[in-house]
Amino acid sequence: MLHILGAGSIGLLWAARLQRAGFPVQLILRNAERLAAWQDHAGQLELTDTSQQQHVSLTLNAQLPENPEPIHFLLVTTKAFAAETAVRSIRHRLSPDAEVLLLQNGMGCQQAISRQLPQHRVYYASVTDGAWRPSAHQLIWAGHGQTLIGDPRQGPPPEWLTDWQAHGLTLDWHADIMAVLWRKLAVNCAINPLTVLLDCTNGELLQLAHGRMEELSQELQLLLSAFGIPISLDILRTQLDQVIRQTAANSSSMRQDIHAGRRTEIDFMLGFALRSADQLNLAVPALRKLHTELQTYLATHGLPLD
Ligand code: KPL
Repeated sequence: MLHILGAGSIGLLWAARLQRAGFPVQLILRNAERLAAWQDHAGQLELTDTSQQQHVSLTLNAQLPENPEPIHFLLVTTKAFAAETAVRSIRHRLSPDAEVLLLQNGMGCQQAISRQLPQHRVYYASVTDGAWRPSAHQLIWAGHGQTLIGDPRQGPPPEWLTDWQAHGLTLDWHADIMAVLWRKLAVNCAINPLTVLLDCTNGELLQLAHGRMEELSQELQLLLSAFGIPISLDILRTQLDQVIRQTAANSSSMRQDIHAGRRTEIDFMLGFALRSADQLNLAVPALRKLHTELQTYLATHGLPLD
């Protein structure tokens, strides 16, 4: 049994993908109210895969963190700011050999969870799928992305990965997952806040924010290099350009959060980048200015600043 902690877009997407591939899954919902709402709909999820033009209806089982069932494999799919507390709520249920896979955006919460679970093997993942929920029981898989998984302690790939791949799940092992997460962080720091401040799609940034993105890319390249992630400015620029073009019609996750009145992951993107720069006394004025502007924007919209 695979337990999935967090039933947002990524949690439901993974629950649906794993269950359709033949694996038994169990969602863990935050509280009794959410569980009751889920059960009122008989655990039904309507999944629309837009790129495959497919529509499927499936039933997903759900339970509460208090359920006594032991957990042998846990996927953590909450937002970054909720991950640490969510893991603490089920920690007592993890079997001694339980493995944990973290699928959060940004950085910071992964390291905190690894510290919380020193005796378990904890994998980190980078996910670029585009998915959103028109309602709690509907999921639109708008863009098939890439999922890279790795072990921050650089251990070998686990056997379950081959099994998942053999069942048709598209995901790959990466020997240096920290480098993958840092590069994804750079992409998120350059794209997400600007799409909020300019209220535009990812693609529109090419016309609206070219100069600012260049400034940010230079600082992000310095930051990544300072943390031992080898990436040239040209490669970073190319990666940013590719992501923007591949996700041109997307609204970034941060812009979606704000439009829905939800807390953003600013602290796990720009916040983490600034704290990292501070650790090394690295000057990153463009990133700092962006962070301040974004916080001002959040304040005027009555949203948390972190
Ligand atoms: O990861 C993303 C996000 O929106 O958080 C990108 C890659 C920018 C795609 O929208």
